[in-house]
Amino acid sequence: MRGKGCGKRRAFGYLLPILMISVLTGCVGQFNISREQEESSAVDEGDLVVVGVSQVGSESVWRTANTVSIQEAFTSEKGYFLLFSNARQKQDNQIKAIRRFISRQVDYIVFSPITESGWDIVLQEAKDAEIPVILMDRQVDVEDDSLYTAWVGSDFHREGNNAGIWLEEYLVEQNRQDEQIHIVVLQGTEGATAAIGRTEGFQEIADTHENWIILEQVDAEYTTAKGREVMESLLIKYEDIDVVVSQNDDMTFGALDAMNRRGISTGTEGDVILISFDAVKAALKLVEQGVINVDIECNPRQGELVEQIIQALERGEEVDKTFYMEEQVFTPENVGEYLDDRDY
Ligand code: GZL
Repeated sequence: MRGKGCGKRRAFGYLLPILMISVLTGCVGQFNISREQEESSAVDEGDLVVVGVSQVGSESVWRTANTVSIQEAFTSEKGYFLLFSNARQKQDNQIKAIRRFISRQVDYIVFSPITESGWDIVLQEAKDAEIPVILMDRQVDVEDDSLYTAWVGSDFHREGNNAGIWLEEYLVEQNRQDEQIHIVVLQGTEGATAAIGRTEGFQEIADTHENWIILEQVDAEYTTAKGREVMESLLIKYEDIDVVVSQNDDMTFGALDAMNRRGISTGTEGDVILISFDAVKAALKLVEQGVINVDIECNPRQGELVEQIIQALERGEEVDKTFYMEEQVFTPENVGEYLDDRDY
């Protein structure tokens, strides 16, 4: 635990070169320093805590909301200098960003690991540099869990369970509980904690129903474009799809486009039951319209909790290892009361 204010010396120590570059060249250099810091970073020698954040990318509406929550949490007004790096969905870029943060001796590193494997070496380097690492959203699979201080995210296995439990109840309501139900799954990025948990959680419920046939599960990378492409190929391959499970709303938007182009309807009055994850506003509107049957929420607003953990660490306090976000399940019956509050 490095003493309070040590970030200030380091921050000010190396900030000057970056600021000089910025002033002289008008560019922000290699870090995306958020606007208020750029305008105010020349301000006082305040006691800024420097936080380096490596974000997966900007692949989805959820991810953008997650990024906004970070930028809202780590402002200069709250005493932070935020160094933000977008990895554009590449692990190499995340590893490079973490190494840059280490070389600039930031006070904390926060990152959402695109996949669970491949982090032991760079996280050991951060530990050797005595820089606490806080994981956000997804997890890492490392030999030594002292390589990170805490993780903030969702119970993805429970999210997958919730999707399966909803489908069980819905089929009973529709008196289809004894029918053969053919299911395809659009998965998120292979090796991502969210994809692993949602897949295993749904499978756990599906395994209790011998009449549920999962035809295929395909990585559609959490993007709309890939979701459309994968759904198109599944529609060519299978004529009898009853349920589409799409592990985020962006892939759902692409899958809907592919099905609509073939005249296939979805939802409460449709040919295909459509289950989605994330619960972004655009998707919740489709739940309200009955186009999406159910949306399993994944709460992206993790910045505030990550900032509270850093505040505790700055006070020299011990923190828990795991922090789960609160989430719920949205259906046409309950979504109306939540839509107005959804700001992403
Ligand atoms: C879930 C997060 C996933 C979202 C997608 O916590 O990792 O990544 O479900 C995002 O929208 O791309």
